[in-house]
Amino acid sequence: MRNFPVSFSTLAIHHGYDPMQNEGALTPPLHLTSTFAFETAEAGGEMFAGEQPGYIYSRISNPTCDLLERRIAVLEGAEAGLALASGMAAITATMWTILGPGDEVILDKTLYGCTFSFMQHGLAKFGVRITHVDLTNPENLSAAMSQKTKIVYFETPANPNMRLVDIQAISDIAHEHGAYVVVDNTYATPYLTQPIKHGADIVLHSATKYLGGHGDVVAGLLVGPADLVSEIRLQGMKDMTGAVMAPFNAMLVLRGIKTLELRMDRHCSSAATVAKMLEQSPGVRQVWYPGLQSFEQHDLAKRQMTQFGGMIAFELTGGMQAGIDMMNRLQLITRAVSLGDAETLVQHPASMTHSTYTKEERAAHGISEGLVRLSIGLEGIDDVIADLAQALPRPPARNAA
Ligand code: 4LM
Repeated sequence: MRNFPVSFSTLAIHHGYDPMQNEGALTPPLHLTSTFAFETAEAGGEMFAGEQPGYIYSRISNPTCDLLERRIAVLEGAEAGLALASGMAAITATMWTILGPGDEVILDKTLYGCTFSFMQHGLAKFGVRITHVDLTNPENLSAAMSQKTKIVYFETPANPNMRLVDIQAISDIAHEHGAYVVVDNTYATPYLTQPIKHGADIVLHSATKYLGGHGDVVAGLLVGPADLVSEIRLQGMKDMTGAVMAPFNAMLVLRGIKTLELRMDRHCSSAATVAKMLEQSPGVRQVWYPGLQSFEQHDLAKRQMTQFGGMIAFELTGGMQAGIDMMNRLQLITRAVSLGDAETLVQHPASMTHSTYTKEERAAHGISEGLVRLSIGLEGIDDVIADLAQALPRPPARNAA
């Protein structure tokens, strides 16, 4: 990079790429190749032995994925990055690499449904102890840490109920006991929160969401210290899961990241408008959005996030059925899972993304049956508000005298 201070968007657009070293091509080339030629047999052997740098095979690394890895690392303020097939691939490759039988993982109470399922039903099968702790209060972590705790894992804001976790406070406690802190930063993105700066060790993403940003790719990313990321690349990704990102998908995510700042500014301002509108609507029992004064952890949100994101959770006074009926009345807002796209999306976690929990588990983990989740898109805000207004329950009509 040239020798002057650079902003988030400048890094997101330029970091790690010089057109003059690529035939002048403005857009980085797409390296659609599974394997790479060795100059000599000896050179190939030295690359395999790690004695020489270079590309060997695209299940280990690929120049297009490599550029994306360098870009996400610089945006997150980390030493190194890794591109994987999906958010779940980033999560599983990390856990398989670090953990062994008898180790313990401490998880926050609220997690994305498939993350919960992987930990609870997948990892536990291999002798890893899974402990759920309410990490919104760091004192709970102090009480729960044991000799066996290897990883403390959480999302902030958490999917779907928006609870926040104080990354610095949790990292301080985890590190006192020698455990790694792994943060799923999918909801916030590095534009709003950079968990490494607050003490986290590994930060991971479903790049399917805001980083891709256009609903056309399933992808995962993680960042952290170079030696640990290299271990995850060579064990968790190359050998244990094989869950590599395709170079074409890396190109889509590179394109998405170029406009992350612009898109996030719009997602955040529109979501703030919608959250306030919902809060003032009759028939709405509660709204969870970190930017609202009424949000229980609003002070932490102000300390840890530069803006408050594009995701909103809310519940109607009529409970689950009222929420489902409202979803069915929406005309512009699309009924679909996933998030962070240009389109505003609505979904019902209890029957969709969090149906991997039992009803009892949802109750114990703070995911209410009536919760409705909105991912605010990039459309004209008046259109989004108008669609919600026509779909929300009408106040009872006054009796005509
Ligand atoms: C959804 N989420 O919520 P891949 N971490 C978080 C997530 O929200 C997700 C993943 C990881 C949703 C998908 C249907 C916080 C996914 C998993 O889907 O494997 O890229 O990411 O609607």
